[in-house]
Amino acid sequence: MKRIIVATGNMGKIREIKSIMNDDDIEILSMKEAGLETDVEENGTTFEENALLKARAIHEKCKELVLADDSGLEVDALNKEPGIYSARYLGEDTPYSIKNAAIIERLDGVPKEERTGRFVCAVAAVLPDGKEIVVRETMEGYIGYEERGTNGFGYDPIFRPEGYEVSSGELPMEEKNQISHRGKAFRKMWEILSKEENNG
Ligand code: ITT
Repeated sequence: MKRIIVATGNMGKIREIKSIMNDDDIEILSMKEAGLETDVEENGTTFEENALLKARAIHEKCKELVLADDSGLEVDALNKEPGIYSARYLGEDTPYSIKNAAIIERLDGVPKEERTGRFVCAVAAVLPDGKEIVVRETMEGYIGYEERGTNGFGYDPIFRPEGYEVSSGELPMEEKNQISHRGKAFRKMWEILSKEENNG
């Protein structure tokens, strides 16, 4: 069985990652479950850089196979905000009901065809020997007119995946994982890692 430590403190992410990587050959541990902590400053300028910063910080402490997820919401009509600042938008500890309401307010009067956006997820791996791999995937969609649904986390209640009449906060987790930025990125990473000979 392959042991993988995921360098995230976000419980919403961990729940989804454990479900996406649900395989008898894989044991997923959050950094907390592995007894590790990091307070790395996410000062990269891209999702990829920030994912690598997080993965390296935990790999430095354990030298095991570490994965990290850096993700966020890009709203085209807002110049791709909040983007890499999604967690920090309006303050790290501000409730998402307020962050979501602020985005809807900023899109007041913007018609549906211009409310496009996407969730982005970069997944970085640092292998036991220090080798680094990064992948990036997206889930396209548009910003709704109100918050809907209590599944998921973060900006899910205001995001409508392309081709769906519901928000990603209304989709059962398994269904979201099939189409999501995170689901696609972690499955792609696992495909690459499975082919690696030296991944621990
Ligand atoms: P870690 O760095 O510890 O992993 P974090 O929450 O700070 O946790 P990020 O810096 O990657 O993680 O910020 C990602 C933010 O983007 C997250 O807090 C949500 O607000 C948003 N986000 C990412 N994926 C999402 C999803 O699937 N559904 C809803 N919001 C999402």
